[in-house]
Amino acid sequence: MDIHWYPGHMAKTKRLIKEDLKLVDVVIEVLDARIPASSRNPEINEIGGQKPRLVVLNKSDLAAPEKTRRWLEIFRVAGFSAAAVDALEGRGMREIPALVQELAASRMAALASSGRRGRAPRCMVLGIPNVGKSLFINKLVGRSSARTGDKPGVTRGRQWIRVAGSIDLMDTPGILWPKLEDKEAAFHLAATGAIKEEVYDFYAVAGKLAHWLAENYPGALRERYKLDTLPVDQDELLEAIGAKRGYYVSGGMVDTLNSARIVLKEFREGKLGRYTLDEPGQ
Ligand SMILES: Nc1nc2c(ncn2[C@@H]2O[C@H](COP(=O)(O)OP(=O)(O)O)[C@@H](O)[C@H]2O)c(=O)[nH]1
Ligand SMILES: [Mg+2]
Repeated sequence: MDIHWYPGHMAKTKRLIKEDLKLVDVVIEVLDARIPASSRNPEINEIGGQKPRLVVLNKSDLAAPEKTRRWLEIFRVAGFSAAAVDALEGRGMREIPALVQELAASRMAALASSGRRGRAPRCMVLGIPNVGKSLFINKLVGRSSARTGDKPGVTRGRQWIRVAGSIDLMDTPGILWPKLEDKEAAFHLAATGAIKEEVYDFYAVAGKLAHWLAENYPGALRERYKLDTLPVDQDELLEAIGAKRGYYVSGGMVDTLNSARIVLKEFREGKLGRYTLDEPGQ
């Protein structure tokens, strides 16, 4: 899906999501575990309002486990429920329905005591593009669920899906816009592949990422690209990587554009290791 964010579009999206939120008991905010701060929509607290919230750190298979643990703690201290998952392999997904039920418990009890008929807690997924909302929904829904009937929310093509016999999930996630004004956040979004290549300079992003790895995890670059020394200069670093890999353009020059592409690709695939770019708490 092509999404271009501009002020009018953001305002409309916000309004529609707020409408949908009136129908749910619990908000599931999906973030990328590698960049829990950068992948967060800047207005999520205003949009999500007072609804109980489950923060899901997805793609935890690609993030540094110790930093994921610290991020989970930070979100819990901030008053949210929090879980780390890997929607690709399904890790951590089984606990999600119970966490939603727990978050909705007091609301459900209040409904029951007001004499209304009992129902399953309703939830919806929110997040910026590419954090894995669709995969998360698919994994959560799995095979064992059924679409439930005619309820509010169906009007704009939304449906409720009964999950694990215990919660109702809105089948369509709310798509929020990413935090691009903050330079560091934009770099992290680009490095992890959350934003499209047309909107950033991939050569600069790859250079900065390689430099960051060289500074913080020199062993990973040395090992992966068989380098004895790691040049401090970004261009020289990409040149050294290209030379080792045998990437040349005619005339014998190193094809550093290809090195840049490969570094980004391999980083995103986890071939350089598991990294969390956002330091816990920052
Ligand atoms: N490694 C890994 N990749 C994931 C995970 N979740 C989603 N992805 C990948 O991330 C990309 C975006 O996922 P998608 O569900 O389309 O994101 P959405 O835009 O938020 O709906 C896809 O290529 C997925 O395969 C995960 O937990 N681990
Ligand atoms: Mg999607």
